[in-house]
Amino acid sequence: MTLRFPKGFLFGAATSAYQIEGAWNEDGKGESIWDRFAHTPGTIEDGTTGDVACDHVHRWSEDIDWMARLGLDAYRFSISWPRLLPAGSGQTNPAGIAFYDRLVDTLLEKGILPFATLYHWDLPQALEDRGGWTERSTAEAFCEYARVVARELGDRVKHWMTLNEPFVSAFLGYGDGRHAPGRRSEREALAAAHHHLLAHGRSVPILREHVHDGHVGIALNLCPVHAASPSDRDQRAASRLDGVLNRTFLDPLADRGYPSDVPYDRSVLDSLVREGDLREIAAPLDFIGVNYYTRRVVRDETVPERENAPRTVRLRREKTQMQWEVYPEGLYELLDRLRREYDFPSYYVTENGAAYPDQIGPDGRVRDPKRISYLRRHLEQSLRALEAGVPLRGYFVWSLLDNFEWSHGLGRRFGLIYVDFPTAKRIPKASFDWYGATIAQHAIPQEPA
Ligand code: IFM
Repeated sequence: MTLRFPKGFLFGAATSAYQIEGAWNEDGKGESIWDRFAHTPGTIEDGTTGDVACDHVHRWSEDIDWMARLGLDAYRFSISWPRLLPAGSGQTNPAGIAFYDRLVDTLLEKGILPFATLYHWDLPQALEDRGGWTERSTAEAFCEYARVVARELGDRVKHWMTLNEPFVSAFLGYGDGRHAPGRRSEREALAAAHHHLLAHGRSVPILREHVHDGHVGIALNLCPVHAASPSDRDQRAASRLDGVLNRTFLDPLADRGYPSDVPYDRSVLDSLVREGDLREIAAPLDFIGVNYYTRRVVRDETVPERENAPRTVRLRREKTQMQWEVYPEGLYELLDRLRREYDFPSYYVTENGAAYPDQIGPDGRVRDPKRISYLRRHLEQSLRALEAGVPLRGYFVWSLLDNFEWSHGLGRRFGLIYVDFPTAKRIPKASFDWYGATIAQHAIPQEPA
């Protein structure tokens, strides 16, 4: 297998607004559901918040210098809706617009392509107070927001993602309450899922109208779902989980409507879908962004173990700090499945990475060989997918910086750059140098001994 990437393949790194920006209530920014949630005692494992996070709003220029040192071709970031429209709609916030203006101009000056995501989970609290994603009106407000952003930045930002991981935002935010806004209802999760997709579909033409030569897509968290045994029960359980995790989003985007073999009550979704919705949701896209971390191995838990066939598939022992199995082949399986079963024009790996409990050594350096090994193996699987004919255009490491990992707080470090949160000092890890070498060689280098 050749280890060189094709010409034009983009190497990037990704972040999101709430996870790095801080300045949660500065310069006219409105409150988001994540501000409210993280300020609610008991919601975040270590009691931290994203109030300051990486303090990126004040240190963006230094962060772009780090990106340039790394040699990034592209940087994926998200825009904070309440920083631009503090109440979700209506009045815009000029200071917020100026922040992203400067960010984009400086990225371009340094030769780094901006890849912007409109929504990475930080809904304006004012909209949540009116029902949030359970209401169709939130999809309308999203279109207003998309128009503001596209008008302001669309002359310079050419690569756009409407949403990041609508599965997580809808099912963890409204279904099991682990994420903001912390609601726990299947009905609300399904309403949120449909309205996310509607917001996506309706904003695609808005982006196209304002962005000349734009590339528009969406970033989905996708994962292969394997049955733990060949029993029919386990196969069906795996298919149902695949239905909710993967096909609830992929199928409507591919104009196939919602899947029917799912563990939730499909009639709830059907009652929400209005004439024309599915057509709007299936607006043609330029790419699908794949956020890949791990696979799932599924057992039908409704029968006692002894009544089921013996397991033939087990999770491997190697796990990241998130307790996610390290399964690099899953990235190939996923990309190959997308190529075989769907016909989206192209793909990016818009997130891939791993959390480990990194520490600064006595010499002041941060050595993270496990992350290097994780990234190397996933890049090898990306090459394998390219060789199988997947139109894969780029790969983004999650994440550029250690940051606020949602309900886990600041204790899960995914960055190529270590952030000492009390001082906000940035220290590049060994993986930073390794990834820099990958970018420079356009090929996978050997791991340091
Ligand atoms: O940190 C998150 C990111 O916001 C969305 N995708 C998964 C990452 C790791 O959990």
